[in-house]
Parts: sequence; structure tokens; C-alpha cells
Amino acid sequence: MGSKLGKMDRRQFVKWGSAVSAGMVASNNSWGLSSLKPMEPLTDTLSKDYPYRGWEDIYRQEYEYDSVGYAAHCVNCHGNCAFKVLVKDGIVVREEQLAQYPQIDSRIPDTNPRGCQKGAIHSQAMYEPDRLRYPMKRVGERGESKWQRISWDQAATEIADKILDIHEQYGPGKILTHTGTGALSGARLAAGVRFAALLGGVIEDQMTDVGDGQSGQTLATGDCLQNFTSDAWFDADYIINSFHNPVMTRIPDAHYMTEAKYNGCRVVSVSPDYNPTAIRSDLWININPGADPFMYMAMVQVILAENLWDAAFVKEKTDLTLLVRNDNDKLLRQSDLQADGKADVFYMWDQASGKAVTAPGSMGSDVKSLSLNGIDPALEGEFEVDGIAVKPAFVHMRAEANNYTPESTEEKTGVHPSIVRDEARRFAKAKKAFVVSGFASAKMLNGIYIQWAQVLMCSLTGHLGERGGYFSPYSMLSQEGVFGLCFPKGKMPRFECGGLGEYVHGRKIDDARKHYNSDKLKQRAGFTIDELDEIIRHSIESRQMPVYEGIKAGILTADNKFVRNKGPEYRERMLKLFEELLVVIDIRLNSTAQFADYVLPAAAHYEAWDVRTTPLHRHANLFTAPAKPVGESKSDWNIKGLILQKLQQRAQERNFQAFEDGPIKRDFTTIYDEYTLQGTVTDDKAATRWIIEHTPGFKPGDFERGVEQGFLVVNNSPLQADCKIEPNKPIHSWRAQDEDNKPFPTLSGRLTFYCDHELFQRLDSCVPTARWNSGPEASDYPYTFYTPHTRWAIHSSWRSNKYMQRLQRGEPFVYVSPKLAAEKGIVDGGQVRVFNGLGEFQAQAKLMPGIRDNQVMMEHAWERHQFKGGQGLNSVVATLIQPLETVGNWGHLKFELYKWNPNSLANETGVDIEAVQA
Ligand SMILES: Nc1nc2c(c(=O)[nH]1)N[C@H]1C(S)=C(S)[C@@H](COP(=O)(O)OP(=O)(O)OC[C@H]3O[C@@H](n4cnc5c(=O)[nH]c(N)nc54)[C@H](O)[C@@H]3O)O[C@H]1N2
Ligand SMILES: Nc1nc2c(c(=O)[nH]1)N[C@H]1C(S)=C(S)[C@@H](COP(=O)(O)OP(=O)(O)OC[C@H]3O[C@@H](n4cnc5c(=O)[nH]c(N)nc54)[C@H](O)[C@@H]3O)O[C@H]1N2
Ligand code: SF4
Ligand SMILES: [Mo]
Repeated sequence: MGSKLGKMDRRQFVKWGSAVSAGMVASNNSWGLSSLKPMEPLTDTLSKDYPYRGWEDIYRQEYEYDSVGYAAHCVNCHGNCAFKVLVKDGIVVREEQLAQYPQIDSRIPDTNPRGCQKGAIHSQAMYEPDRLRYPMKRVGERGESKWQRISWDQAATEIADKILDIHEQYGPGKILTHTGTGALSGARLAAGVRFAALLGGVIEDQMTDVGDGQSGQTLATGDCLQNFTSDAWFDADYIINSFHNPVMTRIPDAHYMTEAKYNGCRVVSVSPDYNPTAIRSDLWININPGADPFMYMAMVQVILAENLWDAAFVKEKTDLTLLVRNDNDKLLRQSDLQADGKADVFYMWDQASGKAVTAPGSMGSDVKSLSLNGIDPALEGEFEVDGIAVKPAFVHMRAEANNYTPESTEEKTGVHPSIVRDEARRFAKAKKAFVVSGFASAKMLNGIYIQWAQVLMCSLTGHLGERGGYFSPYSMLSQEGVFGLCFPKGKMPRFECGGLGEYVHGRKIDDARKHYNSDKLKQRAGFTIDELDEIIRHSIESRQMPVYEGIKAGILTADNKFVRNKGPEYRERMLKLFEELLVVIDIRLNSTAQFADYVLPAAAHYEAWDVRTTPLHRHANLFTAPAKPVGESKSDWNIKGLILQKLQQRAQERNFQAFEDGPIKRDFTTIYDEYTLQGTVTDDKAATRWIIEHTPGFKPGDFERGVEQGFLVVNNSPLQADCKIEPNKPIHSWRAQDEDNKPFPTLSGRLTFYCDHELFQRLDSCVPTARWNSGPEASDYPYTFYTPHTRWAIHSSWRSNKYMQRLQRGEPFVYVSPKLAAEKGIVDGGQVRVFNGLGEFQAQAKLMPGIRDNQVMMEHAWERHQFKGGQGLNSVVATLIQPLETVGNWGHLKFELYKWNPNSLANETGVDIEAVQA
């Protein structure tokens, strides 16, 4: 080192340092330590003390760039943070958070600067060795890592021919053409869906596929996509975090929750571990794992018993007024009373007129409003309608809630009754209160019960619209243009259930059968594996839930299936299913790509055009492809285009004819022309422009405006019409229902707390109630294995990045409590084996007092090759399907993408753990 600092001896350095730290440098060139301004007069001490300053140029060169553009990251973090990207010779030299979003509401801090550490090192990660650079073809066995670099032309031609072969041999619909959650931006997603729609390929529901489906929310409200922006937290006076760890998993938005505390908001976190959000809460309720429904039902009981509920709201907005027959516990329907009556018209008992009247606003009602117009519906009592004895649904709900007092549930939840009572009162009395639900409850077998009880709690206390309510961070702002591009006229993909599709294809029931003790499961969750098997089969066979069997090939985009899915044999089973072909289109050689027949390199976040929105803030970010694609990578839009161009060419050469695929007419000889809208949308930039120009929320000229500033503000979103978006306010869900009495998209048009479907009846679940999850108690292994999301990666993306690795242990690790570690002879930093009858994996132990002695925690989505032996953490995970979610023939409970179909589960498998002797 040539600088004077290098020659400074230790004694001098310490002296200099202590003088500075004491603020004692009293010469005329010192800095005022308590002020941001230098003290006057200022001279440059550096030029005197450090003559050799050439090294500084290295940093200056970071700012040498020849072009600037914008991008966010298209992965499933929902951050959607605009970055400014500085580029020289096509290479990214620097990225900065854009921090230019305008303030929306003058009372609420703006959302700048958005970002997280992963986004901020993407300029490094995009050039790391795992980046895919060239199309490659497998030459060894699958997974053997023997590849041949091939040209795009060869890759696209061979894949196109194979698609045609599969079609000839097996017929349409035999290819899983799935785009996963790594590509949640508009043009990337549209590329994948349009490709599948033209081919007639199978796509799984992206939301339930990964385990993020909020079924309890859909059951109660009809639509789990209607949500709030995160700035709505700011003026809340009460927030419960349920299975939600935003300090780690909503990094750019978590500040609204801590800032809300300055307004007097009480923030409560409910979690079995002391997670980073619990640390920043006013109260941490350290509930027993899986016991949540019991606590929320107890809160409901307190709200009812202490008369903390809002009767007028309940009468107007909920179905608790609907009459239920005493003889069969079914809702009283018009079809019960009249020969030509409708099955979706219901009754209330009007106390004003002393008779039953039809409830306005249901699916079959001619009245499209919830307004009672003078009806005073009864909530209590017993009545007779045409000789049929009936009671309001409220009576059933209340009777069930009465089974769960804070005292009677304490043993299960581990939460003291005084806490339950206190928090129920605070929640009920708050002007604006939220239950903010993370996606981990969606991954619990009893998630539907947790969420249903939570929405009931919100509904009894009138927390809806601007007064808060149930918040799950998922929705779609202004995506109409994306949908327009996804679906060519008259063409649809074969959409199937996410969680259930994976369950059936991956034969996960075999793992469940092996792992769970059926008697214990019946006791704990209410059904045996055989019963579940029968329920699933019935749902599929009676076409309540679509699953396409007979898959022969996979073309997977941005989908790290072999990491995220559960079970030790999932990968091998899927590889058998994909016997004819597996193509992986990704930016990295991930654990799924390693087993592909062809790997196609996609342009990454800064290398392809796109537009993205998120539920959590109201800005659409433009990706302007500032950097040159690495190697020969191409945009997802262009990759799909190239395959279809070759398919069209080969179909013509092979003399393929147009054919009927059910009601859809397909023609492979014109498929590329259809993909590009007759040659008008031939690349990612054109696709991005098309989306913006076909989204009603945007104005003419917005594409150019977006390219100029990197983002657009969304002030109008027809898809979110019920939020009544206003330019100067956070977005609040269900305002149209709250303020204008518009019916909810449910069978009764009301917030739903009574479901009389026969499966709900069979499982004794017609009203919100409490059930356990499966848990280690339903297995023969002692500890819960749960696998939440990590601060240092978005799933497997950036998982192996060197900067992120330096912030943690540099290899996969599991969290173990010091007590459990002592019992098992496990030391911090030592290796452990986590195992059960299904499988095992090895990792490093990290001791953490914040978790329970009967739990083992590991943050998910390490790549499989990061583990010794290549067994990933999901190889010990068994899963079930929540039976209620298989219902597909009851009003709003019908298969609907993102909203209602069975979810993938995690977080409740039983394992054991032991130290690995060195
Ligand atoms: N940094 C980062 N951010 C991300 C992601 C990422 O991978 N990394 N992924 C994104 C995606 S797709 C998702 S789905 C979300 C997920 O993020 P979150 O919705 O926050 O869900 P998790 O991290 O899975 O789990 C949240 C918490 O649930 C708690 N929990 C576990 N078991 C129980 C229980 O029995 N009862 C209760 N009450 N709590 C329990 C644990 O404390 C855990 O910390 O994060 C998103 N954001
Ligand atoms: N045990 C357990 N398992 C879980 C969970 C859990 O909590 N516990 N969480 C589940 C949840 S909530 C989720 S969301 C899933 C996440 O699992 P996945 O949905 O598989 O998400 P990633 O691992 O991020 O994989 C996305 C892939 O997209 C690629 N990609 C990124 N950008 C692009 C692009 O522009 N083009 C293309 N073609 N590819 C791109 C990335 O490189 C990455 O390989 O995991 C689920 N699995
Ligand atoms: S990874 Fe997600 S949260 Fe992080 S900076 Fe990028 S968009 Fe934002
Ligand atoms: Mo997720």
C-alpha cells in the first residue's frame, strides 16, 4: 500500500482515531461531528496527507457509463422496486434505487427508496458462473451435467419437432407448459401463457402451486385478490401479523408498519418463534405451532360475549342473517319453497314485517345491492317458513364460537386468557385494524380455518374498506393488458389446479401415506389418508377441480420445481412423467435446469423489456433492457417466439392440418403469426408497449413517459374497481361493498360464514371453527420442521450469490434451540442430519434461542447442489391437501385461478435431528 495511511504506525493511527472520535481535531480543517456541514474554513487535508490517490479513480470509474435505463426484478418478492441501471459497453457498472416515486398521500411517507440487498447486488449476480449463457443440450444421462453447446436454431428446431412428435403420438394437452413465479412481470408472464394458450398446453395455478392461495379469504369474501397497498398500514391503530414476517419478507414495505407505531398503532405478532417482526412489535404472542384457529375462535368468542360486535354491519354485510333449515342444516333456498325457485336465492327473517323475505344481493337475486331497504333481519331466534323450521346462520356461528373460550383453548394455544381477551377488545375497539396475513398460513392444513376465523373477527367488528380488515399481500393492479396478451382470441391453455396438480403428478399422497400415522391424523385433523384420497378422486372425477393426467413432457419457464416441491422422490417421479422432453428456460442453471434435456438461457432483469405491478404499491415499473443480454441469452418473449416460429415452419413442412381441440380450433401452421399478432409484436419491447397501450388504467403516451422516468403511477384499475382507487390515498379493498353496498362476489353476495356444501357438512365445518394442522403429532417424529422465507434470497434466486452468502453461514443451515442442541450433542457450526421415514439431508447447525425446543427451522429454497449429497430440505417434507379446498361446485367455490383451488402445503412435517460425527 503506497499511501501515507499504509505507513502510519499503530500508535499514530490509534491516536488519530481517538482524536476524531472524541471530536477533538481542533485544527482549521476539522469537521463538525454533530453537524452534517464541514466547519469553516475548509481545506482539503486529504491532498496533503494522502498524495497517492489514484485508487480513487476505481470508484470514479463506477460512474463512467454510456447509457442509463430502468428495471425492477421480476421474481416473486412483490417488491417491484425501480432501479436505475448504469451501463458501459453493454455491461452494468452500477445500479441505484430510483427513489423517484411521487408521494401519494401527503399524510403518509412516500415509498422511496424501495429495494433490498438482493436487488442491489443483481449487477454482480447477473455475471456469476451459474448464469446461463448459451442454449445447451444434454449429452449424458439426465442430471449427469454433460452438456453440448448448440445454436438457437438447432435448439428451437429440435424442440419444435419434438412438440409435433408428441402431438402426433399422444394428442393435444400432454405438455406441461408452465411459467413459474420467477417471471411475474407482464411481458414475461404473457409470453409463457400465450405460448401455452396457442399450443393447448397445461398450466398450473401459480398461486396455489407454490402454496400462497388464501382459501379462507376467498371462502369468506369471494376473492383473495382484492387487497390493500402497504401504505394503508400507516394510519391503522391496530395490526396483527399472522404468519407474517415482513421485516424479512416485505423488506421495502415493512417501514409502514414501524412508522404506524409513531401514530400510536399497536403492532402484535403471532408466531411460535421470535421472528424479526416479533422483535419490532409491541406484543409477541408466542403461540403453540399450528394452534392459531383456536386463538382466533377464542377472540371471536370474546367479541361476541362482551358485545363488542357491530350488529348493523353484520346484518347488512354478512350472510349470518340467512335462514338455515333445522332438519338438514342447509340454507333455506327459494328452490325449497317454489317448484321453479332458484337455488341461489336465500331468505332472512324480517323482524319489521314478521316474515321471511328474500335476501337482496345473492347470485340469483334480481337486486344487485346489499341494502336492506327497511328489512330488519333477525340474528337470533327460531322461525317457521312454509312449515320448515329455521334459524339464522348467526345462531350456528355463535354456538360454535362458544365452544372456544380463552380459558378452554389455553392448553392448546399456550396463550394466557387475559392476553386473548385484551387483544380481542383492542382489535374490536380500534378505528382501523388489520389482520395482516402472510403466506405461511396458506401452507398449513388448517390455513382455511385460520383465515376464515380471522375474516369473521374483522366482519363482526366492522373492519372493512377504510377501516382495515383482512390483508393478504396479493392482488393485481392494472394488468388487463397482460391478460389481453396472454390469451389470443378464442384460445386458452389447459389451466389446472396448482397444489392439487403437483400433488397428483408428483404422487405426493404416497409420501403422506408413508409419513403420517393415519389414526393420529384422523384424531388431529379429522380425516385419514384413505379418506383424503377418496375426496381428491371424487373432486377430480366429478370435474370440480381440473387436473390433467397423462403428461408426457415439460417446458418449464422460471420455475424451480425440483427445489420448491416437497417429497424425496418428487423429482424422479416428474422426470418419469416428462419422459419425452424436459426443456427449462431460466436465467440460471438451477436445480431443475440441471435435469433438463434442453436448457435455454433467458435474458435477466436488466436485459429484457417489461412492465410490472405489485399489490403493495401503486407504481408500474418499466424494464427498459439497459444491459446487453449475457452470452446468447434472449428475452422470454423472444425465446417462445423462436420456438413457435420453428414450430410453424416444421408444421408446414410436415404437412400438419388444423384440428379441433375440444371447442378450440388450433392450427400449428400459423402459430407464430398468431403469437406475434400477425407480425406486430415480435419482441419484448413491442410486447411491453402492447401491454401498456391495452391497459385501460394507462393513458396514451404512457409508454414513452414510463421509459423516460422508469415507472408510471396507477390511478385507475378496472380489475380493482371495488377499491374505488383515488389518486391521493392508499388503496383499500372492498370499498364499493363497504360504502355503496355492492354485493361481494360470493354465493349470497355477502361475507360468507355459512357453507352448506356436503363436504363442509361431512367435516363439520359449516361455520368458522377450529382444527389442528397435521404437525409432528400426526407422525412418529418429534419435532416440527418449518421452512419460512429467508432475508438473503428470494427463494432460490440469489441463494448462492457470494455477497448474500457472506451475510450468513455460506452453506445451508438449520436453526436449532440451544436446549435441543445440548440434548442432542449439537454444536453451533457443527453438521446435523435432519431425517424422518421419508428422507434426510445434512446441513450446518445454527443455534438460536428464538425458536422452540420442539421445532427445527430452516429457511427454504437452497439449491439442491448446495447440500452435501444433493438432498434438498424438501426431501423430508410430506404434505396433504385440505379437503375443503377440493370443493368446486358451490357458488363462488369453483375452480378459479389464483382464487380457489387446493393449495400446496409445508411447515408441519415431523422430523428428528442428530449431530453428524466429524
Ligand atoms: N427476502 C425474501 N422476501 C420474500 C420471499 C423470499 O424468499 N425472501 N418470498 C416471497 C414470497 S413468494 C412469499 S410467499 C412470502 C412469504 O413470507 P411470509 O408470508 O412472511 O411467510 P414465511 O416467511 O413463510 O413465514 C412467516 C412466519 O410464520 C411464522 N410461523 C410458522 N409457523 C407458525 C404457526 O404455527 N403459527 C403462527 N402464527 N406463525 C407461524 C414464522 O414465525 C415465520 O417467520 O415472502 C415473500 N418475500
Ligand atoms: N419447504 C418450503 N417450500 C416452499 C416454500 C416454503 O415456505 N417452504 N415456499 C413456497 C413458495 S411461497 C414459493 S413462492 C415457491 C418459490 O419457488 P419458485 O417458484 O420455484 O421460485 P424460485 O426458486 O425463485 O425460482 C424461480 C426461477 O425463475 C428464474 N428467473 C428469474 N427471472 C427470470 C426471467 O426473467 N426469465 C426466466 N425464464 N427465468 C427467470 C430464477 O432464476 C429461478 O430459477 O417455493 C415454495 N416452496
Ligand atoms: S428483489 Fe424484490 S424486494 Fe428486492 S430490490 Fe428487487 S424488486 Fe425489490
Ligand atoms: Mo410465495
